[in-house]
Amino acid sequence: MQKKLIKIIKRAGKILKKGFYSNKSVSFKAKKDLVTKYDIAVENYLKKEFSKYFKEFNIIAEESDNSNIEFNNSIIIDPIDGTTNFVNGVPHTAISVGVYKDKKPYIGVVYNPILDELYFAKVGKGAFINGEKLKVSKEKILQKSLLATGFPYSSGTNNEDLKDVLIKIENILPHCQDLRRLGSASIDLCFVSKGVFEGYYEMNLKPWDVAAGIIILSEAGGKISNIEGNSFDMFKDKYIVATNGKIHDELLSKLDI
Ligand code: LIP
Repeated sequence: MQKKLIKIIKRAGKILKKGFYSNKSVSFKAKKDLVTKYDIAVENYLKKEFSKYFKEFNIIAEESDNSNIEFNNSIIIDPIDGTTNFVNGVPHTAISVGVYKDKKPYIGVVYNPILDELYFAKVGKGAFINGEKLKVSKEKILQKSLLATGFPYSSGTNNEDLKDVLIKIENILPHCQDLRRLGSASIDLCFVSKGVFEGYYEMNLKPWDVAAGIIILSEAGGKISNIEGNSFDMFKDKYIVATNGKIHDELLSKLDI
């Protein structure tokens, strides 16, 4: 499956890349949540090809109506993760595809066609970027750690969420090296896998933002939990906390207050 999967995702990457360098008209799904014809085109292409070659899987995808699709043997797609980056020409944008068998992680692929970086992991086989093995950072001290986060679309309308974002920054910023907001959850998780970031947290993400990245990070030796430190459920948990494992508890102690 993996060869065919990657081939299809790389072809879909050509659609994303063409869009990245074109003039785009933008529609709003919500006050801050954007969509372009390229999100739809990439998603339709992936769905068409995946349903042709991987008939035993159903498909859960960001721009589709998923209400009647049961998560089980599922391919979870974000056609353009980091749509705001995509629209504004920031090259942190990716196709994210997570494959689950019996609800269990199987394969994760995150492909940034602008930088031609393909992150891949298969459970039990390790994680790779363009074929080279990925390993999380060895840093143990939060104060020396570069962290990343994201701001939820709901911060434009939900004051509680906005306050929570700000409180968490206030609690964390003095206790880490610095904090980044790159704008693509799937790439943030890959950057933890690569050892660029020691940790990452964000609220209100959707399964398609993280389905691939959490497989890649687990295979690179990282740790993923919810904000209480329990096992992360991408369909239910408000917060994801993802780290190199070594700073996990210390980061949680600053977040979960
Ligand atoms: C986006 C993320 C971004 C996050 C947003 C959103 P989209 O995904 O990856 O980093 O902060 O909340 O979920 O909407 O571009 O696919």
